[in-house]
Amino acid sequence: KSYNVAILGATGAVGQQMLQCLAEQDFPVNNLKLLASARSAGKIAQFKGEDVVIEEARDEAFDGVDIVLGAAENDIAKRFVPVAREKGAVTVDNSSAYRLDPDVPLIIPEVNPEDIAKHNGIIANPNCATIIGLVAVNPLHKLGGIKRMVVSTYQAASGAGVGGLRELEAQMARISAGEKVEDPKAFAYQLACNLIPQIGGFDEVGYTSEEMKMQNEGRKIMHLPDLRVNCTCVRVPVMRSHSESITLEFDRAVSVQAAREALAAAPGVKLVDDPAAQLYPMPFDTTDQDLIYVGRIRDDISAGEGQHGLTLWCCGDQIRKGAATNAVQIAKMLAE
Ligand code: 11C
Repeated sequence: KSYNVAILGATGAVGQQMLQCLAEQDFPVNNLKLLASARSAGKIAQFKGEDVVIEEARDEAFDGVDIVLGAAENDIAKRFVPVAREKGAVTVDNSSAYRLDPDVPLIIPEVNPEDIAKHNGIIANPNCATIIGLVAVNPLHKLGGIKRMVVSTYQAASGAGVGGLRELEAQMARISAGEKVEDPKAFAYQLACNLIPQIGGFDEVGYTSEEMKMQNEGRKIMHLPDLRVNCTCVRVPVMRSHSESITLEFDRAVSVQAAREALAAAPGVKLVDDPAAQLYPMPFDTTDQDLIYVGRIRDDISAGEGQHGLTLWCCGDQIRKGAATNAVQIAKMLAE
């Protein structure tokens, strides 16, 4: 069987990557619709060597569609996802609009594939930093049972879309040419030669929306409603691929060796952990890769008497596994 597929938000960084992932993962596409704003309508994109004309996203565009891959912002998702459902399509939505809705499964195929069966026409794709972190953490949770996570993220410019990527490129070019950097638009401050410790807006206790996604989405995906998470999210002048430092507290002791073995065997993971050879994951190496690279696995030397802790470092391409690859994997599971 093949499916009529629509990508909503087809011209953005994630939408374009979804198009590529559909081809790479050999998704059985019958008809493909690329939906975007009126501004992009009429432009041409390529799918498996064929031209596809981009259409304006309108209610009628969802007629006859089986699966929608949502790569649009929350307001566009809220406008069109219910329309798609009404017309009988299932949407795999990458916005944050539906992620915490109890009626909507939030899926990382390597972690909670069984939750897909509960869908009612909408499946949510988690935040990129959540996906990258949990693909690495879940195999260790199975060994020791996690109680608490302390995470610092190092998030690439392209997490803010094509605009973020272009802005960083332009800033680096100007700095190399000895010119003054233009006022930033995609970020609040100049990102080149800088770090920005804010992604999203702040809540009343000082955490950002991006930081709270790690806790709230993590609890739902891992079925751990009491999981304690303390996260700091930082934008770094890296083009593509997020990195994370993660310290885990377990119910039961987990040795470094057992953690390495579990991660080496885990789906979606590549273990890169040989400190003697200076081998560890770096965002440059995971760029344009679907696997999450994990390394720097070591005992948490700050764990107190009777506490069990490990620290690790992981990197993953947030446009691929953090967004498009994960969404297309979910769509494949739906199709199968
Ligand atoms: C970033 N993680 O790096 C964000 C982008 O909830 O899907 C994606 C936000 C989300 O800026």
